[in-house]
Amino acid sequence: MNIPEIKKSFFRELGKAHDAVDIENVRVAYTGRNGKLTAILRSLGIMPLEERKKTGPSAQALRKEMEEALKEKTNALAGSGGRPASNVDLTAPGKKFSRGHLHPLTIALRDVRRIFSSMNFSVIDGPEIESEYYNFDALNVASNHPARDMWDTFWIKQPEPEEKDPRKHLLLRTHTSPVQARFMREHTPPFQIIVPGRVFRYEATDAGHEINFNQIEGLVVGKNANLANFKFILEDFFRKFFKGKKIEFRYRPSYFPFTEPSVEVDIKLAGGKWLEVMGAGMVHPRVFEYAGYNPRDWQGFAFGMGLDRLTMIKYGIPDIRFFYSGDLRFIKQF
Ligand code: FA5
Repeated sequence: MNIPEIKKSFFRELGKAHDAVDIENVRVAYTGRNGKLTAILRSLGIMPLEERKKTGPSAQALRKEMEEALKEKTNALAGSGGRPASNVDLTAPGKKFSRGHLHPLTIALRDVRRIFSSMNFSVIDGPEIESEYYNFDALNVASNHPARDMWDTFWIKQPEPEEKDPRKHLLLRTHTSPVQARFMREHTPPFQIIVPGRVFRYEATDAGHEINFNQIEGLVVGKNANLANFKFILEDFFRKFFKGKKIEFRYRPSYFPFTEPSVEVDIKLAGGKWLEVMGAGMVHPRVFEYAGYNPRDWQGFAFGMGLDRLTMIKYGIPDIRFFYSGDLRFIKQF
């Protein structure tokens, strides 16, 4: 071994030393009595003068360098309480971990956002903790109207229980519709928005119902926005969301206090049963009045779809509770 080779292998071995014993072994192997560098230093005496002049200084310099490196490494280990400075071997080859992936609801939500954005809708956000006023009153659900029973929810405990002002009385929103009222107060038509978001209901869970699920609200207001436009948009959306997969759906007359007339949309499941996926209708004039619009000037339609249910149909998922179970056997299929 020549001097550069000795130097290289010394530092390689020292790099692998994890404790005082390892360091001592390296020292002995290179600068000990029978060490590799010692052998060269010993041979200097019998070398021809020319060669000795060349080799001598570099061998001496390397010895000094080695002594310092040994000392430094010893100090570094002592600094970490005598144990190795780190258990991590930075020179070891990397391990391959399997990469995570998106939750099916996230995949579906991204699809929905992309499809509506391509139709020139803006995507709007709203609070999950909502006031009673926006969740009900501003949507034409009077405080004693039985329609409130359609949406039982979780109320936030008030510091003062006698506080009955609906603007201060807080709850977990039961639908994304309150964002209609919030948005209209701040904006003048025409506009078209969707509002994706999490909603909450106090109800018994089953294969089609969760207490926490996701809706996509839609609101289109203009001079002539009408239910025919709604049907066109919805059917275009279904075609894109289900990627051409044939689905059978129907419109059914319904009732919501904030739309008149109101419809519900059902999709036929493989077994022949119908699953309700959204409510919709023409925005009720009273909702426009609450927002500060003159209902004679504007008209529009709104819809609220259940993202979980649409995703169930898209992927053939039989039970909504799978989404929130955290069961890897389910999650890993997407
Ligand atoms: C509403 O929430 C209205 N805000 C919808 C609306 C918006 C009507 C705008 C008119 C205009 P509904 O309670 O029916 O309506 O819920 C809408 C959709 O959410 C349902 O069609 C269903 O797909 C989904 N959904 C309702 N409850 C649950 C639940 N517990 N679990 C999962 N999805 C649900």
